Amino acid sequence: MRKKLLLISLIIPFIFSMFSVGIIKITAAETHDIAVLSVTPDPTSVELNELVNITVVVENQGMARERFDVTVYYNSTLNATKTIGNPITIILEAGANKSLTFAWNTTIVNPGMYVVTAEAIAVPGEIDIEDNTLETTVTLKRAEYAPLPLELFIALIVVVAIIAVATYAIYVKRRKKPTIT
Ligand SMILES: [Ca+2]
Repeated sequence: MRKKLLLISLIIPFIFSMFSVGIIKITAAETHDIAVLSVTPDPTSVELNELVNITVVVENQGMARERFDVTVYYNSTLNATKTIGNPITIILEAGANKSLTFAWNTTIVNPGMYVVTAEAIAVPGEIDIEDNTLETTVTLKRAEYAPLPLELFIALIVVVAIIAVATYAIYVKRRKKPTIT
């Protein structure tokens, strides 16, 4: 009887440990985790109408091959979220990473500082989604027009003056003509 009890008390923890090891193995094999490693704007500050390239590095930190979308968006001053370019769909093997570039045409954007967010859209079964988004900032400035060079300004005045004098001379000449005839 004691032998039986001893045997059971040894077998039960053994079976249980095998079971828990099995559970750990199953979850490890099914880990799905993608992440945004970096988001880099180039340049970080531009005048409106200029192009900003947003480079996003994404990584598959899980154990399975993944297919997912990567999107970049900014918050406008009105707090409305707008996408930059089109989302890019990629396939990454486990442990692999990839660099993607999104072109931001700033033509229809107002000046100001914008928070630009890159997001790797979570894959089915993904638990750690905190590393799926990363933010950066980009400053858009109003275009500064270069002042007119002094030489050009003087030349312009001279031309205008010549035209004015010539016009006046012609006017005077024409006015005098009828009095002569
Ligand atoms: Ca993740």
